[in-house]
Amino acid sequence: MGNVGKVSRRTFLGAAGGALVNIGLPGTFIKLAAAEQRALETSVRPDGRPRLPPGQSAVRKIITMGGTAPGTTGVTDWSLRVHGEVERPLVLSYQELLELDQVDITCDVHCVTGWSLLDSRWSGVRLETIMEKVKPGRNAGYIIFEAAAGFTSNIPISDIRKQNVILAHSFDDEQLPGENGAPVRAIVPDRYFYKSAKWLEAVKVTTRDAPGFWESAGYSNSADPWKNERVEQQH
Ligand SMILES: Nc1nc2c(c(=O)[nH]1)N[C@H]1C(S)=C(S)[C@@H](COP(=O)(O)O)O[C@H]1N2
Ligand SMILES: [Mo]
Repeated sequence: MGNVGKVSRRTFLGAAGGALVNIGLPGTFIKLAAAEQRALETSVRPDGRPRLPPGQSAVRKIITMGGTAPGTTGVTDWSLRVHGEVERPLVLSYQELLELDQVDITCDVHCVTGWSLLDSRWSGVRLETIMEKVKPGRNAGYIIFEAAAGFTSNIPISDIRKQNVILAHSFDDEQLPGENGAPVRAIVPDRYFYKSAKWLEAVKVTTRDAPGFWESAGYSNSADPWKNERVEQQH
């Protein structure tokens, strides 16, 4: 059986080493039993990296974290604007999103506060598929996810393919629950989970990078869990 664990603000800030705004409220969550956690700590991914990045503990269920669901956006009034440095900007309805090639991915998600959900299953459309339609311009370098209430996150455009980024409408074969980003969220595997914007409204292609909501608050812009990139390094 799992045991109940707590990510304390002190543990997280200790790991991060700075006086930052905390992401979400420290929550009580169901961790794996100690023996299972230890087994995972020696487990290796097909790409050779440890299954659990440094400082992460596996949990049994997704922990809802960050932001407030807008609540009013259902599948009928939702649309996604894809704009910026693209040859053919477009607006996709939910129905049009469903008509694109659908994929299922199973990946691990790692919240910067220290929990990881392994083998989470998401369904949706590869961002690559959408980029093929809008055709990013020659100077396109970055993607900015624009979400409800002004939340944004940013990734290099090369990460779309490298990290197999998808726009997900389902989690564990069910339509996304409101608190997890309904109707559509970004999923950026292998980066801290704050890159995976919930309640997605638009995808902007840009020439220059622009730090998102958490990135502007001092969290790492590159957010690689295996490099323990939790906070932006001071220069
Ligand atoms: N729009 C929006 N997206 C967001 C956040 C947020 O506050 N607002 N929080 C991020 C963080 S820090 C995490 S850990 C995940 C949590 O996703 P979940 O609630 O589905 O577990 O969403 C990310 N995406
Ligand atoms: Mo997070």
